[in-house]
Amino acid sequence: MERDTDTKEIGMDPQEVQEWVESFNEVVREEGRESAITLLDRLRGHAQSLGIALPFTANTPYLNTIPSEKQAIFPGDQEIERRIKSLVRWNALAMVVRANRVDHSIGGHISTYASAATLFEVGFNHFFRGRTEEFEGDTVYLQGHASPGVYARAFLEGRLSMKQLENFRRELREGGGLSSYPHPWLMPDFWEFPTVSMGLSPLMAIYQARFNRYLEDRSMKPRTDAKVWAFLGDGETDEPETLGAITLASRENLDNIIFVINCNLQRLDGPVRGNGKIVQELEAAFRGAGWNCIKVLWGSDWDPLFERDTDGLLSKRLGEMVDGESQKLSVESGAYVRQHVFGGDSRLLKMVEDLPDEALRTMRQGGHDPRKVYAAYKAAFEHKGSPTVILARTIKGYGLGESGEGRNITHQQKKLNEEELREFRSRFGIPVSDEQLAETPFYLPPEDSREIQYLRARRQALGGYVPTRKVRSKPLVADHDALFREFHSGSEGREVSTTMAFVGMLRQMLRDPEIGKMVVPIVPDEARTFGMESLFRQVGIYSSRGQLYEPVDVHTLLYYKEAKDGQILEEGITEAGSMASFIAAGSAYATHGINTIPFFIYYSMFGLQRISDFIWAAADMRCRGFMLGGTAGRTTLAGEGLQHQDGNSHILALPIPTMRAYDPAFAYEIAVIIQDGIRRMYKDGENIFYYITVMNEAYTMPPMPAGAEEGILKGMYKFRASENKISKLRAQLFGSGAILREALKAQEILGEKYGVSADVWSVTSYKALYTDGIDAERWNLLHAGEKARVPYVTQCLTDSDGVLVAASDYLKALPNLISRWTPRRLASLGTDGFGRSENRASLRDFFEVDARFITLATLYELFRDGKIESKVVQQAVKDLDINLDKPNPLFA
Ligand SMILES: Cc1ncc(C[n+]2csc(CCOP(=O)(O)OP(=O)(O)O)c2C)c(N)n1
Ligand SMILES: [Mg+2]
Repeated sequence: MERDTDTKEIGMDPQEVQEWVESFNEVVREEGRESAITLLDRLRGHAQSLGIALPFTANTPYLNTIPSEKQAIFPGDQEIERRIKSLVRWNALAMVVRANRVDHSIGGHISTYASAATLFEVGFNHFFRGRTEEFEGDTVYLQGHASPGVYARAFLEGRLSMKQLENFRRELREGGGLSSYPHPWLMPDFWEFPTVSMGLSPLMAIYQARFNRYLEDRSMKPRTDAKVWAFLGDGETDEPETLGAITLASRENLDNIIFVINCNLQRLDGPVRGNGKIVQELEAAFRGAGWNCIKVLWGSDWDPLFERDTDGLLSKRLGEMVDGESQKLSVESGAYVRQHVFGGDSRLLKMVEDLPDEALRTMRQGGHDPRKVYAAYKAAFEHKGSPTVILARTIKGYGLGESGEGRNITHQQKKLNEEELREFRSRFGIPVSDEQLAETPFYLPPEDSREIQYLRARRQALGGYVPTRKVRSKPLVADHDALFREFHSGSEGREVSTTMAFVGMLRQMLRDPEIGKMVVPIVPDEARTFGMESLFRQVGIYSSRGQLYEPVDVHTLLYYKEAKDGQILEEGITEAGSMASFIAAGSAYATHGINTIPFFIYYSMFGLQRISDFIWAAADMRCRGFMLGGTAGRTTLAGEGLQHQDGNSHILALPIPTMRAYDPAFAYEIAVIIQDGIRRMYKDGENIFYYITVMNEAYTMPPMPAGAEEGILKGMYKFRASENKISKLRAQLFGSGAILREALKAQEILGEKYGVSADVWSVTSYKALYTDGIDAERWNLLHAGEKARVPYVTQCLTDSDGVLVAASDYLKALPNLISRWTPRRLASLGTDGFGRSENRASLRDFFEVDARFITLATLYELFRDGKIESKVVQQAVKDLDINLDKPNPLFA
């Protein structure tokens, strides 16, 4: 008998090794597998006690995790499923090829779906359950750039028309087209999850799975065996977000999530790990993190070889090849495979001596074998106690022939020549004649064909079509007037911050009989920063395990209370994860048919600046809810400095179309905004969400001036008019957020010292004013000769006179956004530049946004208008103690 050569190298008598192996075999035979495990465990412990450190490995051999004898039986009609898959393949290919024939710049991907087809089809035919009245359905994140395959299937299902397929990537054509990738914004009845910005969907999927449990533990939905499936690329795993939350999934025992990683060993430019093995790398990462890992590497053709591989030679050989070599095998001849894989050892060559070259060349990868894929999915579905990842080996561009399959250029392939089309057609048995090939027609079998009948029956049995997006939640009923009204009357002399005021509102909302349950407070380890610790006790912190320990502060009133039905999602230090929870909660109205109202409160600098792509995805998903940027503004957060002081986020909020951004100064402004927001989103069903900045500077909250609501929501209202009605020197001062009080101080200085009569406006949202302005402007452009629309900001200022000066705690660009609709020039003060560790007064001097600079800017504007002499301004510089030599904060 031949023996493993390794033992010779380390100088052990092979005979002796063999005896050990045989003894072990006997234990397995006589005592069973469990005993064998115990024995190995004992030996490992014993070795350790003798000081023998075993090398660590989280890997298993480069083989299928499920041995063929333990493989579940494939229950489908394999032949008919192959036919269906072939038709989907063809139509997906035709979509891209045809679109690029008409306009070669249109793009699209064919090679990704070509590699993922079996992975998707086994899911569609056997696993993905639709959403019905009785059952919530599975949640499926499909690899974004494999979308042609999903469209092609929906075409066979009769859900998309030929016209729509024709207009793939041509959404603006008459009758509409199909968006390149999954976008719920663009196809709100079809796509549920945007997945094409790589890395986002794996992280979102994990938090979605956790949110599903949260809803169950809070008795907001029944406990079910619904799964979250996430399909991703192997290249995609390089995105930090992809693996960033995998320990959350195992820590929370999320056996409701299944990752399927399409390991075609390639990304866009070339191999994912030419010099390594991506499957083994991912296996170690996932197993190390506590996931159940199922490798599907080899198709059924390999089974007989592995059966003969009793001494593990073949397994060893496959394990030592790097991915660059494996990729090359997929484009080489059978003779090459024989020589390269098996040629190094006569025993290996013998294993394949009765296999012809052609058979060797076409031996399939596991991810292309429905039987192997089915067995893996079934094992994943049934696995309990931890999340599962399936690592499936495939070939990129599978079936695309010589020019596409497994080549480095395959990712960008969009066209096939006639010969390649013919080969593809014949290989997959598509009923398209040679003459028709040039046209590359879509193929739809007749309704009564076996293919269509089978496919429909399968989807029916599984509860309907996937993906389907449907809003099933019911609108809210009440107005919640009483809840918010109490904040309209001010703090009656008490000094509070807008953050505290907001937390007060949140506390009230949590007590409300209608919306209380729906509120989902989300914090990335910042609850104490924002004075929210009182909520710990009030509603508890969600923990799937309850609280297994007595918290150190149990004797205090506001102890750290974790509970199985806790309401707060305390995410720890992960803004990305918190945002993913926001997304799950903000889209539950569609995903689950349940209204949940997320309030995600965080350090504002780590929101739009850090995780904007998630926020973009939230908008795409039509998410609803509130994001609260805490202690925002560049000069409001004393001490923290450059990294924390946020003068950017309101600018970064501009590009997100459905995000309404507010920079309120007073408690009643926040109350008005949130009440209206709840009405718009949860009563009227608008697909918008809110970004509200809040501060920690405490001051007396004034009562709301009568009739201010409309202005608060539209972006500006007059907060305090000047009492001096006779002065010829007049000004309109715009303040926002924390800087509003500087404008109020300037109003006093201007009146008392310089005889200037100034009105003060609170600008709650430059974004709202800007949006309104460009909308009016566009309307006017398209309606020449009709009565022109007047932007809201222009309307506000029609009857006001004097110079215009705006100051905010954000970039000067913010007020500049609206300057073209102001009746006169608008001077803008703001906080461009890097922050500093300092107190508020020094920061506002440094950034030139305090009452002194607002005064100076107003006087200068009056001077420019010829209303006052330059020497008045020069004197003011002295009176206000302004250092003319100070550096420009923008460059400092
Ligand atoms: C964040 C992000 N960066 C870059 C891209 C562009 N892109 C699209 S597909 C692709 C390669 C994907 O490789 P892989 O994840 O292995 O998927 P495969 O197509 O091989 O299945 C890239 C880089 C993207 N969509 N998202
Ligand atoms: Mg890949």
